[in-house]
Amino acid sequence: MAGDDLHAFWSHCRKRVDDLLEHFLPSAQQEPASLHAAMRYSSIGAGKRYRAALVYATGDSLGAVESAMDRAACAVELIHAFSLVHDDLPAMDDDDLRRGKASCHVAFDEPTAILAGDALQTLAFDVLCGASDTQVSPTQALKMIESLASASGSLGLAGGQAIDLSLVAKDADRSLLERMHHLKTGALIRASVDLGALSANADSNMRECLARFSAPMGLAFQIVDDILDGTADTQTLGKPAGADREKDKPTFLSVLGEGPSKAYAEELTQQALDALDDAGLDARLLRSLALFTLQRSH
Ligand code: GRG
Repeated sequence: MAGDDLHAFWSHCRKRVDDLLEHFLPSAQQEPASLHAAMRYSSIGAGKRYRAALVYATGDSLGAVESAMDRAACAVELIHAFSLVHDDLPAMDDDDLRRGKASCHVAFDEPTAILAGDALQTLAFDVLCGASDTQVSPTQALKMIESLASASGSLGLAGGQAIDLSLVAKDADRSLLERMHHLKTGALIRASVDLGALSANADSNMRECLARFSAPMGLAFQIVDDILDGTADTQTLGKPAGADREKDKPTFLSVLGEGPSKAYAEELTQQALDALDDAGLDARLLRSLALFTLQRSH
């Protein structure tokens, strides 16, 4: 697929998710107004929508219609938004800038940001509960809820974040870094692909085939994130550049160096592409997304 096609697909996903989130989130006038304003501020109109694009691209490769994927795409982006709001809090990474604007706790206040994160997380599951009103069977909708819940908890995002926080000012080797990122970043990326597959009523065999695609993709995404943190500028990233080094966090860049990190991300991307071949799918959008993951600049 030409880059232009990926660009058009991705712009379409971004607009669709923003329109749907406008509808799913309570209005900023509804009481408690500042909580709803903070939730909207942190989830609508920003971010690459990489995880939503994975949902739509996976479902598309399996013949799902868009309306069957909408709730899954919004749910993964709501969990992602929640994790970013909490990640930026003073008790966690203490970052003031996110997606090119003030972090939620700076724009509002800390208690509001904590509550906004909590409420975005529960809204994700609320949205998924309605998935069986679309073309998704109630059984598949329940599997979506299960998949997203396990990706978000102590054996997923939250667990990865706990390891991340424990590694500040500590040495880590490649295998520990991989374990952390398999949870912290990888879990939601794997869940995005899994929910896309479930939108198409995929069976467990296909879900496993696609997990062999999404696992190396998730790790490649994080390696590129680590490289960008150390090499790109704050304006391009929309979040503070060099934050990992400043916080003395071990990264692929600090452990392996830039060249070997890039080579490893390329190797993982090839593994992901090979897994798509093995699955026997016409998955042009997923292929383009895998290649984008490697080449992205923010
Ligand atoms: C699940 C209870 C519970 C808590 C959340 C804070 C936290 C625990 C997890 C942190 C998750 C985190 C910040 C992971 C980093 C992943 C990452 C590379 C984020 C950046 O993703 P992009 O580049 O961001 O897709 P945009 O802004 O484009 O959406």
